[in-house]
Amino acid sequence: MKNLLILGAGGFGQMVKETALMLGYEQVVFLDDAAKRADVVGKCCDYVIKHREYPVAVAAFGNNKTRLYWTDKLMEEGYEVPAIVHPSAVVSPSAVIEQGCFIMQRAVVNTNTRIERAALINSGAVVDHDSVVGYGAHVCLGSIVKANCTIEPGKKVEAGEVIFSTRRKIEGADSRSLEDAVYAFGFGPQCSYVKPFGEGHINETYAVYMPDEDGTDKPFYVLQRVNINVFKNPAQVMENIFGVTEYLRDVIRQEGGDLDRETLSYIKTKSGDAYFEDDEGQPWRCLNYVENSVCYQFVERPEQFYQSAKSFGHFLKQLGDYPAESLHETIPQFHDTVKRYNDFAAAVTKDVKNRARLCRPEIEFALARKEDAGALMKQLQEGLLPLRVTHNDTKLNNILFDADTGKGLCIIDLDTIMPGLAANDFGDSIRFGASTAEEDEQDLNKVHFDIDLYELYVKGYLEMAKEVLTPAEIDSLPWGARLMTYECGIRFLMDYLQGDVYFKTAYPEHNLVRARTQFRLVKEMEEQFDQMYEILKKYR
Ligand code: GN1
Ligand code: MG
Repeated sequence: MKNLLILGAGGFGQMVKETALMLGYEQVVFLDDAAKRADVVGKCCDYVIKHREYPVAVAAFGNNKTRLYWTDKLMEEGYEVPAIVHPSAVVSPSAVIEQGCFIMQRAVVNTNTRIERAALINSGAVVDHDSVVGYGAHVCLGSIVKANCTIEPGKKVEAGEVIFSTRRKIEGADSRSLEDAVYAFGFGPQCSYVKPFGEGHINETYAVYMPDEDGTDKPFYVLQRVNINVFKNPAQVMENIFGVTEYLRDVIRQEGGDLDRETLSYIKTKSGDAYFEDDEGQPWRCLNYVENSVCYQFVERPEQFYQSAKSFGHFLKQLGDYPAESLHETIPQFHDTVKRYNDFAAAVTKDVKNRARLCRPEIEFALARKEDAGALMKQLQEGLLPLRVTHNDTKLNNILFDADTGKGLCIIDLDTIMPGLAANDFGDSIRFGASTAEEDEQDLNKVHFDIDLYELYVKGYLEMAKEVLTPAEIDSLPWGARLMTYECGIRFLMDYLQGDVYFKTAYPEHNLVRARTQFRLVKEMEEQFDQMYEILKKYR
């Protein structure tokens, strides 16, 4: 075993000597400018001439600046400068301990930490996972540095002190989880603020603002907490999304499109994961903000609806050859309207919140259409309709439009991409967009099925998708509209009966109000069903 030269023979130097002897160093001597003891072999400035005799040395000063200064001198001189780790310390195999550090008795240095050169982790201190102790810093006796903290170089964490967080607060981040997510994706240092974003009923969405080159704050990224009550397997959701967006990127490249704006680009966490899991086990994912884009909650100008039809028709075509068997079913039987009906009927029977008495007419309306529920499922089972890669949530607000040209730009909300029926994607668009009012309009007199908008959508959709759809699929489109609207209505009503556990709501009757608008639309579609077929004939 080697000999060790210690610079600094004070109290801390003596601790280091004891430790070094326990570690098996044979001869341990000091350089010190003041101390006069038998084992002091010279002054600190003698370190150059002592090098030949003692190839291994450390600087054991309690003072942070002095310890760092002499550690650097020793390294420059070409000494081997080890880290001294007391045998009773517990150091994770994944921790990086740089030269000239001291990890003293019973200190704990946890997973994925970095202890930079000449840092001192004193007796009984704990540095928890993923933290960094900067060069020349001192984590004093019995103090605690919690996970993910950064102790700046040369800083001292006082004895017994607890460092909960060293992070800058992110404006607008009203939960610890959101802030953790901002840091997990690496935006902590640049992020100016975060702000709620979008109108989805399921996930929680935020825009992440940062300064651009001119210093103006702009949204650069979108952070989303995925609702695990709805999406039980977020890893599979993200696998689908990465698979589909990467595939779409190839298609868009071949089409000569804009890769940054025509599909979403998802980003991995700093540690390379598809999503970040917060302390509560909730998944967060991140995507690029699509510049110069707008999103509509209802059709303001008919042209928008026509554009959205072309976009969804195009989307169907783009994914025409996507390997459907590689997709996970992120929500099993999502548009199995028969199952939806059965679940609904069971919820009426159970009536766990005693709310059925508040919505009898709506319940009757839904139950009376049991037979309708199976119309498309039957054709699927009989092999008359093919399964395609479908979006399954084709609301107008799941498309971004180009703010300049007004053209449909990018399909968003890709969580429910699964094998499904083309009629359902068509139908869900009609449900949401071919209505004269918003989905939660309280005044039913304002809610109508707008057959002109329907016609416009048929036109746009078939212009893009006609060549890939089979005649039976084209025939199935009007049923898709009726059934998606009916299904959405019974889902809202069922959620109302169950106490609003699925969709986000803003007030107690919100889901009931939504169910009513859907049933109003269903009724009007039924009345105009023949006309819906007539219109279809014109464009097929
Ligand atoms: C939900 O997430 P969002 O708001 O785009 C729901 C759709 C419904 C829609 C009704 C995963 O979509 O199925 O049709 O609300 N998504 C899920 O507005 O259930
Ligand atoms: Mg959405």
